Amino acid sequence: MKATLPKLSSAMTASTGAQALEIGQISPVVENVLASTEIIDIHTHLFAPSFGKLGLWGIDELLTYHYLEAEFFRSSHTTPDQYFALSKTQQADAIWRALFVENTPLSESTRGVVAVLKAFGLRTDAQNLAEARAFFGSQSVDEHIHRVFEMAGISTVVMTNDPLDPQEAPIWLNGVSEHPQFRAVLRLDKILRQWTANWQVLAGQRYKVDAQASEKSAAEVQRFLFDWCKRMRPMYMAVSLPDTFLYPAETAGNRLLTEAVLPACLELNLPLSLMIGVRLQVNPALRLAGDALGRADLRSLENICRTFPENRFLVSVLSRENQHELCVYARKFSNLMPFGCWWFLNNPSIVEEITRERIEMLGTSFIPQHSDARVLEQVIYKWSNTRRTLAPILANSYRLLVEDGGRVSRNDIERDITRLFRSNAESWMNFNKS
Ligand code: FIX
Ligand code: ZN
Repeated sequence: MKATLPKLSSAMTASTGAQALEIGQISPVVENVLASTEIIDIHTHLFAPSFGKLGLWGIDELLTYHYLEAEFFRSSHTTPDQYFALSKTQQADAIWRALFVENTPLSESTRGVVAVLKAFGLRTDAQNLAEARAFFGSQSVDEHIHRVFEMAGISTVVMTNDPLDPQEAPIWLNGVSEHPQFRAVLRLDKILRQWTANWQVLAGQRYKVDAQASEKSAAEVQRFLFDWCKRMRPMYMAVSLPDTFLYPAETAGNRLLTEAVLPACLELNLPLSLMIGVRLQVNPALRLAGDALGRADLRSLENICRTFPENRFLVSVLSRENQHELCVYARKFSNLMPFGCWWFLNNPSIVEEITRERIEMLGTSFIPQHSDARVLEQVIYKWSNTRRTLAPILANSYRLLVEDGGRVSRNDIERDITRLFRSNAESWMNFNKS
């Protein structure tokens, strides 16, 4: 059940791709091209089948997504402790009852689950999850992945891989068979943000590092990065940074960033993704749902882009208030690629605002969105929502161009949308290199 392509009038199908479009023809062509362009999803928390249970899918995982857990605690008298004492099935039942039966699923995340159920032809107003569980329970993961990618209109997802994760690292160390549609990323939060708590894990993998992240440690961390890049063949390296992140500043993390990570990225021709603005665990009782955001001082980003002009930076910022600055910095530094409307920004009203501003200031030289999917089927609604939100924004930009005396053809629209959702990523990342 491929993403449904909007019907084009006979005149439009007849028109050659190079022909100038009338204003009235622009919207259906934009919708058609958006729907038929397979997207590269550059940031997710999905895992290829060879990672086993790390890969989440099915109705219980969809309902216990931390976005829904946060909403659940606002619509239920169940305390976090009581909730986390339940089994996964009981948690999903509780969330379904509170957010989908006792209340109308109006929020972006609850509507997402409804959209997934509808996409598979399942009831969206059932009193319980029996039918949904039976359906997902009968799927075989490989076929299901293939089908879900087709429904979402995506060709590839980029994972988030932590070389220090006690569950994930052994899988890599034992050797992982590559999956063409799941590409890896070397995530470095534990090294660049929590060195004190994690340097011994590197020592456990026989790297001669110390708690002070001394010069010797930096060289060993570089050796660690080279070894893991050989193992993972990552698209890029990545780190999420707090709203309080400052650069330059005398910290172990900044020392390793400067002396190990950026030189390694340069040598391996890999971009570094900086995801800036999270305030971790402002309410630890909510576990994964306990993170928040803060406005960051993006002069740190300015300093990094200026100080390391050879390095490429994929940047997403979590605070709405930082979006305009990010656009301006992207105009100053061509080694900065803004991407995505991350996490709490991934809501149509804000995606619209951010995307319009980016088109006005950057044309098509940015990556509009990533799904951040943690559960496989989420890519279905996250990408249909993105296409739905972006179509009128793009169509309006083309309409303004024509009104200003320019011309636009289907070929132009195909080139632009391919750039936004594929070639910007391909050219910046280690995508097509063997
Ligand atoms: O740091 C990240 O990659 C964030 O996206 C996640 O930590 C976050 O929990 C999330 O799922 C956001 O959508
Ligand atoms: Zn993420």
